[in-house]
Amino acid sequence: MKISKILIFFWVLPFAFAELRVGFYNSTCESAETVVHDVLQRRFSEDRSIAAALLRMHFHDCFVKGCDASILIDSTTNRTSEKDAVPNKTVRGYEVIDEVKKILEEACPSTVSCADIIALATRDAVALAGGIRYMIPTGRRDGLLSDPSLVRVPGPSLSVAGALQFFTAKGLTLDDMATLLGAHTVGSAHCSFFQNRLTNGVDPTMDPALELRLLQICGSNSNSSDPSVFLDQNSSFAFDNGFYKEVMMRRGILHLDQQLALDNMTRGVVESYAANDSDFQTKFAAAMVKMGAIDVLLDDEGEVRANCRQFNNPL
Ligand code: HEM
Ligand SMILES: *[C@@H]1O[C@H](CO)[C@@H](O)[C@H](O)[C@H]1NC(C)=O
Ligand SMILES: *[C@@H]1O[C@H](CO)[C@@H](O)[C@H](O)[C@H]1NC(C)=O
Ligand SMILES: *[C@@H]1O[C@H](CO)[C@@H](O)[C@H](O)[C@H]1NC(C)=O
Ligand SMILES: *[C@@H]1O[C@H](CO)[C@@H](O)[C@H](O)[C@H]1NC(C)=O
Ligand SMILES: *[C@@H]1O[C@H](CO)[C@@H](O)[C@H](O)[C@H]1NC(C)=O
Ligand SMILES: *[C@@H]1O[C@H](CO)[C@@H](O)[C@H](O)[C@H]1NC(C)=O
Ligand SMILES: CC(=O)N[C@H]1CO[C@H](CO)[C@@H](O)[C@@H]1O
Repeated sequence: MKISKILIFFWVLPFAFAELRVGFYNSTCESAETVVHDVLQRRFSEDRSIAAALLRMHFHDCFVKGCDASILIDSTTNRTSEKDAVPNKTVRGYEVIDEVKKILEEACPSTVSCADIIALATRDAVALAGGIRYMIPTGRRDGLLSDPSLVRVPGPSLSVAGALQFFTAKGLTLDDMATLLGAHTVGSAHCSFFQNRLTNGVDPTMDPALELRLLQICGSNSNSSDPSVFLDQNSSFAFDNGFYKEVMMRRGILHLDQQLALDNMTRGVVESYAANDSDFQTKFAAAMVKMGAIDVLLDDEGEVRANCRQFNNPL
């Protein structure tokens, strides 16, 4: 009796502890993280906006089903995929993932998942943009489903409480949300995502000088060319705590971003991040690791795609 209990314990152990691990590819694909880093360094030197693109891609991937690279699947004539869900078509940066994948398939075929490439590339892009370089556990597998009807990511006109529901549904907290939204310290937003703040007369939660500038760029009605503006109007390409300083000065672009500074649930954390960049950076890294673990596939679940844009058996 005792012996069989011990046997069961040892037999179950490796499976019960299946989880993401830092350095998952140490022995199976030694060059994995270096390859990602080298590609990102070159891409970033050509176009700094890649950091923003990858951060948003990672977020959207993790919030639809889980961090399983479902966002990368291309639609076919027979089947529409997640990336073509109409409201979310502005996610970009897919070519960077393709480039990394191509090199890694030559170096170590069928080994490094597309889901891990997104997580590693995002990590490196944040560091290149001046942010903290954090350790990111790997071992994700790629999903077998990419369904546009599953795309339910929060919209920018939500309240803090409204947006929070999307985060708690994924096991994240209010602080995680307030911290992850600090990613809006880089990147830009199309006018259509905040036009409603400009058309309903003076918005008391927006700095008048900013409102004037946004009206000049976006127009007062929907502008068919839909221009973009920086989410952090001051240090637009720097991964720093500038976003929190901006929203404290009523210079948030999205309604939700501005609400972070006004809502009494989040005002405190906004103030402390605005006052302490290294505090923000450390907490951001931890929140990214947490977001990167949402509903991941492990072990023999899913697959490792050979081409990130299609399933290995595209049926
Ligand atoms: C409630 C949560 C969130 C909402 C409502 C939201 C909303 C938006 C919207 C509307 C845009 C503009 C998109 C465009 O015009 O193309 C945007 C951009 C962006 N978002 Fe978020 N977001 C959220 C959370 C996050 C999180 C968690 C991250 C990453 C950790 C993130 C990173 C970014 C980045 C970097 C951009 C700029 C993208 C670019 O320049 O291509 N967002 N977000
Ligand atoms: C991989 O190597 C790194 C650095 O040498 C180490 O920190 C990590 O624990 C290793 N991971 C595994 C799974 O062996
Ligand atoms: C529409 O956007 C363009 C920039 O793409 C801008 O030049 C133009 O002034 C905008 N239209 C209006 C009515 O403001
Ligand atoms: C704007 O950004 C610069 C760094 O790029 C910083 O030194 C300055 O304090 C920022 N200004 C405000 C008002 O936050
Ligand atoms: C926070 O604001 C809500 C209304 O938005 C109010 O009911 C509540 O009392 C406030 N809480 C604190 C601690 O100020
Ligand atoms: C900023 O935050 C860091 C990390 O949380 C902390 O160690 C440091 O003491 C803080 N600095 C100030 C000036 O409060
Ligand atoms: C997709 O549909 C076409 C006909 O429209 C068919 O020939 C093809 O086999 C289908 N592909 C798959 C993968 O089902
Ligand atoms: C950030 C963003 O564009 N979110 C939209 C994605 O699509 C859903 C609907 O499928 C919208 O509700 C979100 O606003």
